[in-house]
Amino acid sequence: MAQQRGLLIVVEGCDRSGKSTQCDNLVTSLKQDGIDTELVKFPDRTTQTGKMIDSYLQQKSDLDDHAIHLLFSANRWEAMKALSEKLNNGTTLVVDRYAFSGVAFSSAKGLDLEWCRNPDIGLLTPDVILFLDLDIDEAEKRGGFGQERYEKRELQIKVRQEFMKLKDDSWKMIDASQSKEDVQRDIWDTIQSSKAQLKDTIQPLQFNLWK
Ligand code: Z5A
Ligand code: MG
Repeated sequence: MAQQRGLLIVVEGCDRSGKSTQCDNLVTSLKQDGIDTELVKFPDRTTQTGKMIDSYLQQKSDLDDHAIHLLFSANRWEAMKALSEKLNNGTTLVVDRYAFSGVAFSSAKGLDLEWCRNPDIGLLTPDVILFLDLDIDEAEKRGGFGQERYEKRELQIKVRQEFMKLKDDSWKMIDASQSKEDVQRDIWDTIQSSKAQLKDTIQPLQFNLWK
């Protein structure tokens, strides 16, 4: 019998909502449950495009808003072959930010939302999208924003509004204002029920995002 492919689990959310913390926790819990799992993070700052993105985010270089948007998308596209091979080999991937962040941040800066979607059309379709939702005041209590380019209150408020335009009924909304442990429990419960729903109906991998 053919091996079942891994699941593509995307974790999105507002700044400081605990995405990276919870992605690490989820990878650990899935592994403990006997599921071959790997963490993926976008942007991947290690590649050529990733190095340009990193320099831009750290405000060491400047780029046109359209150009940086396309670089973030290219940074995802260049990973697709390796990620699809892993998924088809049975590895589940937990992805810390994806195309939804790409569109939300660029459209919050003023680019047209439909234009922003275009370069990511046809990426791998996530099986589960978790959104860690956190009010801006709560986010600021977590140590304030850092030195990177987008870590500013007004922009972050707009980013959340843009995320809400992208949201559909399939998104799993998680209240990220709870304790780390409670958020972790909610995510685990959500993943278990999503897995139960997907069981026996899981489709071959699709490159269908926003098609
Ligand atoms: N960006 C883009 O423009 N276009 C794109 O296509 C993509 C990204 C993919 C870098 O992203 C920037 O790139 C980002 C979007 C843009 N810009 N901004 N702003 P990044 O993913 O590298 O950003 P990050 O540095 O990982 O940070 P983050 O998203 O702000 O944080 P997080 O991962 O959501 O949270 P965390 O690191 O897990 O936790 C933050 C702090 O809160 C930490 O001290 C934790 O211990 C604490 N924490 C976590 N959970 C809790 C709870 N439940 N209670 C209390 N404290 C907590
Ligand atoms: Mg993070």
